[in-house]
Parts: sequence; structure tokens; C-alpha cells
Amino acid sequence: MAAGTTHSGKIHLLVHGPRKPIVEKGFSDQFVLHSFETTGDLERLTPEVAEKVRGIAITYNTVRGDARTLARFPKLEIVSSFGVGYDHVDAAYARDHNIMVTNTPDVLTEEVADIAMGLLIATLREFVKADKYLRAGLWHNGQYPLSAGSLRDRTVGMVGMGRIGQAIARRLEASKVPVVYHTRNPIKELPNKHYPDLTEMAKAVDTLVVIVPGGPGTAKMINAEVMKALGPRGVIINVARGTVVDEQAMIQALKSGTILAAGLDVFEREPNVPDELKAMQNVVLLPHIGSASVVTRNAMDQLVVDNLKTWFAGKPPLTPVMETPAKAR
Ligand code: A2R
Repeated sequence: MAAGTTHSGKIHLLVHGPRKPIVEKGFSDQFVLHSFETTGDLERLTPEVAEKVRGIAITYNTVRGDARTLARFPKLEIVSSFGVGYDHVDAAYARDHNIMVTNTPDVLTEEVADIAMGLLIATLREFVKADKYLRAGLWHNGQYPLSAGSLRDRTVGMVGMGRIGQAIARRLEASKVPVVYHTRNPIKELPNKHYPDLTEMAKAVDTLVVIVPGGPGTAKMINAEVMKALGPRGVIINVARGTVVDEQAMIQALKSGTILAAGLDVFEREPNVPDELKAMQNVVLLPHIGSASVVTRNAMDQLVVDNLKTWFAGKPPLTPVMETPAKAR
């Protein structure tokens, strides 16, 4: 049998998640696409279709590739997931059932690093409050007050120093800001100081930029103890996953002055953001837009398609996740 064909000659793919033109138009007529936009829609999937599906494109992390979902497809070979984070896919289950999982790293690295840097400066220098001040006509009454925060007198502790973390660190270093980092494994090639213990790093710095994967291994790792260690000048920037920060502990820390401010692109229960956060003046809140430009999202969509096409051409996928390393079919 030729690579990429079945007895019926067509490869059936489930497209799960929001509709994406690049995905819808990306496959030749050798493929048959079955689209289910929401988790609820998937309940309409018939056993006849499930039996045929060999690949899944997850087009956004609002739908899940959990074990229960993947188990519905007896011939499933590959899950091509949109985004660099894949905590919405059960990669351990996939590995144990010989299912390849891919994500979309690299093509979004610089975009997310830009957002992290912008969010940090916007938080410290109060862009949102200053914009509101101008629009309200208050400039006529006097200058906007000096910002309590500044990037000039800070040391940043990176929580995560992978592709995106290092891209953020490059921007900070270009801005003459000292950078140290916490990861599980030190990176030999980096000159920056490594802290094996997160709380120890928090004591030594005044700013945390969080860019680790989500999932159980990092859940609530930025907790009350870490915030206390960071101290009253402390600023937290989270562009990773909402689950990484203990949101309630952070709200208390912001309210009580245990830390100074936060810039957040991600939340525990998106799109729900606690009213208490929304009412605060010392936070900048973004609706998870880290990679959300047309050019970068197009590149991510294309990589979702290309991983599937490469796999069904009999080659190793372009960007497998670490749980399911590259192999050809
Ligand atoms: O711990 P290491 O040595 O594997 O370093 C990785 C670090 N990391 C952690 N650090 C501390 N405690 C943990 N439990 C932990 N788990 C992972 O996060 C590494 O430095 C970094 C992940 O880097 P990459 O795999 O290159 O991911 P990338 O492209 O930088 O994206 C990071 C995350 C995504 O997973 C999305 O959730 C988010 O950014 O957009």
C-alpha cells in the first residue's frame, strides 16, 4: 500500500475547534475533512466516521484532545495541535497508544516574546492608565503622575528559559536589564545565573516573567510563598498559562501590597477573569493575545496542516512534542 493511502484511497481527518481557512483549504482531495467546531459538536460524531479518522487537527486549545476523546478513534495515528502549549492534549495517552502528537513551536516565539516585553513595560509605566487619563481630558489639568514602576532599576527572573524565554531574555538584555532564570535543568550555553529553587530566585529579583508550559507539573507554581519572596516592588508577568499562577493568591498579594503589579495575558479559567482583577488599577490584562497576529496565526495554522501532510506522505512530522519523538509512519 502506498504511503498515505487507505484501501478506500482517502485519508479521513477530524478538524476539531474553530474554523480556520488555512486548514480547510490546506488539503488535497486525497483527504476527507470532518469538522466539529466545539466539544459539544463532537457529540454528533458517528461511529462510522470515528472508525475512519486517522488524523486530528486541533485548531485551538478551547477544545481538548484528552484520553476520552482520543480513545474514540481506533485508527488514529496523529494529533496535530495548534499552539506551542499542548496541555489540552493527553500526550502521555497518545504516546502509550502509538499516536504522534505535534504542536506549533518556533513560528510564534518572537511574537510571544514581543507581547511579554510590551506587557512588562506597559505594566511598569502604566500605559493603560495613562491612555485613559489622556482620553478623559485630564492632561489639561496637569501632567500624568510619575510611574512608581520602571524597567531601569530591575532584575528579571525568567520562570522558564526555553525558546520563548530566551527570546524574551534577549530583548531584556538589549534593554540593559539583568536576567536570571529558574528551570529544572541549567542551560550550559547561557551565561545567566540559574536558580534551581524558584523561591530563592524570587528573593533575589523583583520581577518574574513566566513562560513555562501548563499542566500538572507547573500548576500554581507561582504561589503565595513565591509572591512573598518577590516582595513589595514585585511584578509578575504571565504569558504562559493561567494555571501556572495561583490566581487567588495573586489577587490577595496585589490587594495587600505584598507585590506591586501584574501584567497578565493568561488566566485560570479563560475567558472568565475574576472581577477583583478587573477592578484593580495595578494590573494590565490582555485576552490571551500572545501569538494573536494575522501573520503569526497564519504560520501556526499552516504548521498544523504541514505536520499532517508530512506524516501522511510517510515522513516524520515537522514538530513532534517531546513525549512522541519524530518517527516516520
Ligand atoms: O525545566 P526545563 O529545564 O525543562 O526547562 C523548561 C521550563 N520548564 C520548567 N521550569 C521549571 N519548572 C517546571 N516544572 C518546568 N517545566 C518546564 O520551561 C524550559 O526552559 C521552558 C519551556 O521551554 P520550551 O519547551 O522551549 O517552550 P517554549 O516554546 O518556550 O514555550 C513555553 C510555553 C508553552 O508551553 C505555552 O504554554 C506558552 O509558552 O505559550
